[in-house]
Amino acid sequence: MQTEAQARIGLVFSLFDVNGNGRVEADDFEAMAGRVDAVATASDDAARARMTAAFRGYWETLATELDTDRDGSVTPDEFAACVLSPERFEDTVAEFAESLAALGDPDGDGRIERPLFIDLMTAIGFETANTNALFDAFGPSGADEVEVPTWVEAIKDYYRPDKAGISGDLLVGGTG
Ligand SMILES: [Ca+2]
Ligand SMILES: [Ca+2]
Ligand SMILES: [Ca+2]
Repeated sequence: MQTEAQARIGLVFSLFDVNGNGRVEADDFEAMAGRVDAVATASDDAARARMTAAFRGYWETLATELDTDRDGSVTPDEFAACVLSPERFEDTVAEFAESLAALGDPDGDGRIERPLFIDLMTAIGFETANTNALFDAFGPSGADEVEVPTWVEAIKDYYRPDKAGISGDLLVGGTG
């Protein structure tokens, strides 16, 4: 049951564990924020600061909700508990999704071009091939752009552990 969601949770954990030490902690989110900021060169300072704040807020929510033993890091076992109360992460994920998608649209025309989408997703840690497949699944326009709200909703769905059968499942490689 819900195997796509479980595979997604495993992938999300590995994406969050940027330094690969088997635990998700504040340093991982600082590193991720730095990588995303480094490719968001076309965005203004306010948009970039919002994204960095969203990454820190995401970590604070994880620490509050999932760091059961309060040691400053979240283990895979602790992380798995996120499926029990997905509603506690909704506001955090929404802010994360909206600030990330905003970086994808620095010119503010409401559309995201593929190269920047790929850059941002790669900065977060997704594989390029999977990211291209996801962009294709969004049904890009003739100019190879997708609407900002399409990506916002996809991000929210992706980080919702109780959801299955979504376009973001394309990001989970090797599950057929
Ligand atoms: Ca780590
Ligand atoms: Ca812990
Ligand atoms: Ca745009």
